[in-house]
Amino acid sequence: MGMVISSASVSNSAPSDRLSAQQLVEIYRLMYLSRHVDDREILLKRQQKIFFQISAAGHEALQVAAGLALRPGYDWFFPYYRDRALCLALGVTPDEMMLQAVGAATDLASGGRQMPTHWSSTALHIVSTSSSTTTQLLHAVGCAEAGRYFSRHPEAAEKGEGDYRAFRDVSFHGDEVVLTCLGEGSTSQGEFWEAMNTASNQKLPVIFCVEDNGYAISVPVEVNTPGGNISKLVANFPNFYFAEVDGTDPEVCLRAFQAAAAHCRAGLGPAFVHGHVVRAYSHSLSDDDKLYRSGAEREADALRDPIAKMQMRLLREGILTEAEINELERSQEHLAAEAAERALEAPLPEIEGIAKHVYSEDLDPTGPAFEHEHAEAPGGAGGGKAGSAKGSDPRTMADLINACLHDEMRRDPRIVIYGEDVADASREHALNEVKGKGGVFKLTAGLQTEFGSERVFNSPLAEANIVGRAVGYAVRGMKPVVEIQFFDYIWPAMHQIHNELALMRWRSHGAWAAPAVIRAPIGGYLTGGSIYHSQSGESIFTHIPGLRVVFPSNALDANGLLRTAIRCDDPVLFLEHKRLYRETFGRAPYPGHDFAIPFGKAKIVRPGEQMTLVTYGAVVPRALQAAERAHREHGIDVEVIDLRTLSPYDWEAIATSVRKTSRVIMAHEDMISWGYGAEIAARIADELFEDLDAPVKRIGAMDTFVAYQPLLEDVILPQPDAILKAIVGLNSY
Ligand SMILES: Cc1ncc(C[n+]2csc(CCOP(=O)(O)OP(=O)(O)O)c2C)c(N)n1
Ligand SMILES: [Mg+2]
Repeated sequence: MGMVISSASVSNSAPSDRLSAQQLVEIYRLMYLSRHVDDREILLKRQQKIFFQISAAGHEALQVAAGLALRPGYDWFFPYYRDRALCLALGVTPDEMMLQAVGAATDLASGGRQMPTHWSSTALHIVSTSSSTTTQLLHAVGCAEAGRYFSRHPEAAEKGEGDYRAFRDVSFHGDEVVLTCLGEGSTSQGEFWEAMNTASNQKLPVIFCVEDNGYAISVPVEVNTPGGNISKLVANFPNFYFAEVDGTDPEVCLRAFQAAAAHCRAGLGPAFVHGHVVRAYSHSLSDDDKLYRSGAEREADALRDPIAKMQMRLLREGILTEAEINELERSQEHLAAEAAERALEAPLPEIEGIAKHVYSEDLDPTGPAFEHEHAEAPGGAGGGKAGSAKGSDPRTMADLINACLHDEMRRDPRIVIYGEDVADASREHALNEVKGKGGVFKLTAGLQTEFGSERVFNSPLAEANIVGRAVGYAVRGMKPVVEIQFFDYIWPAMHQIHNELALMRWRSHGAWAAPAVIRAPIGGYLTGGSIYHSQSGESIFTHIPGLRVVFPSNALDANGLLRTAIRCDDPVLFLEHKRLYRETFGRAPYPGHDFAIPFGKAKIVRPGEQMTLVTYGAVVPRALQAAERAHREHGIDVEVIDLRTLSPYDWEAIATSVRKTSRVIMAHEDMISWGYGAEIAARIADELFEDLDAPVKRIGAMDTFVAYQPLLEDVILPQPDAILKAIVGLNSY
């Protein structure tokens, strides 16, 4: 029949043109191919040759239209698990899909780590997506912000030396568009509204495509969406182009996406394309919709099947004869079958490779690149707001964190800083008469004033928004250094941190990464901080592979470790103890604008011979007090180790000390049960059993939250007296 044409010629048709016969045939070919890759996978699943299947059946028209209206490798794509036809239209091949289905080593999207239809292609700009519904929308928003930033600051795209930039290639286009897709049920997620908020407010070129098949597994649309129609609910968001279309008609859908893309490319704002589709099969092969849908409803859906409708149209309009349709369909079935055959022969992933890409394979933050601790002479000017003080004056932890942020922003134009209240003043004109806020703890003071509102700005009051956008920024090669105002409120962002930020690199087998920094003030000892301003909980984050967790106890360490956090190529949770921000303990002169401390290197803050006390954060000064008293009052010589970074941590320092002293206490502020010390204590007991003369002791908070009344807070949190008591007790073994 010789009628296959390139996708580009479909997308290039002007909105007013009728689609040519060739274009309609190409659309049908892609739709049919998608259905038959699904059917072939279903067969393989039934034969137990693959392990999961979820299909695009019924969504093909809408998806093919979206793919043809946009430009792979130029625009950016954050699809969801049902977007097979979209990805075929963008250029993912049936072979690539089948390789993922069998979990092959040569699965380009994930190396056998993700389920099928969890898309990723660096060449096509399809960013790795998870199974979590809706997290990808905030990535799309951050990606659009990054694209806009690079086009306004092209110098920021230049390759830098000596940090993550050496490994992050950047490309951007002033009129690029970002597409993200989701199901109608997923619009119930808060992150949907958080993404719509920022896209609207910042007029970002993001197309939100809702593929409305009327069901979220077994839950019908009216249960998820008040009134049953998401278009009605979002209609008042400013700056949007809206289209609500029959998602089974590819021509109507194509017009909608072309108009949406034009709106976005012109810089007018985001777009919302709501397509009513059908779910031709059940939710996935693990679901049977006969359990919850009436026969009449299923039959009505079958009548709207986009494949059948398109086939009839081609016949009715005389575009293809029955024989030609047959020939086309057989050729696509053949493609799917051949791809499956090849995939079943493909090599399987190697066991030895499992841990690869948990962290950057390019830049090691524990390594010599960050070994500046002993090289720098302290002092010198600089350091931003606090930089007016003399170089040799001792500065607080708050000052030296602020100084590091100033230094790094000057050095690296890819850094943006945002969070709640971090700007000096969002209404810039006020800065003529006011000093500026710069964070509730003033850690970001002066940054907006020096670097402008494009680089330092307030976010909406939404923690998932803050971290989700950071993922999008970071996959584009930017360095977001975001603030969570209080550790106590990090939990709405937990989904993004655990399932996205930390996982981006491993799940995409190193193709994508999100090396953002999250700064979070943490901890108690505040006298009145109470339940919601005193929380610890670092072990919950050290339990996440892929995330670095840092917890300095003094100004100098905070400065050097934050510099490493910013320059390194991994995502970092940087925990700042509020009680230490302005304490006299641990002040230090400004150490210069290149001072860095590698991760995973503990510091012996008090050498000793008879006992090892491992700790970090605000317990460091308390442990030192206890150790001094133990020496003075009981003649016990305790070695105190400040871990400084919790993931990775310095096992060598712990082991060397325990081998010397044979007695060890692990102390932290967080609750004792399932706390960070449990892991360290277990490892000491396991690997250093022969070296021990006494049981491994742990000190931590009571297993409650922190109470408001200072009398209670004092008892709940570990105090120097309790540490001293434990030292004396352990010495008596
Ligand atoms: C955050 C999250 N919660 C629950 C699930 C389990 N789950 C997977 S798909 C799905 C329904 C999604 O429905 P919808 O958004 O309408 O998309 P559809 O599958 O119908 O295309 C659910 C509940 C998930 N993957 N992620
Ligand atoms: Mg649905």
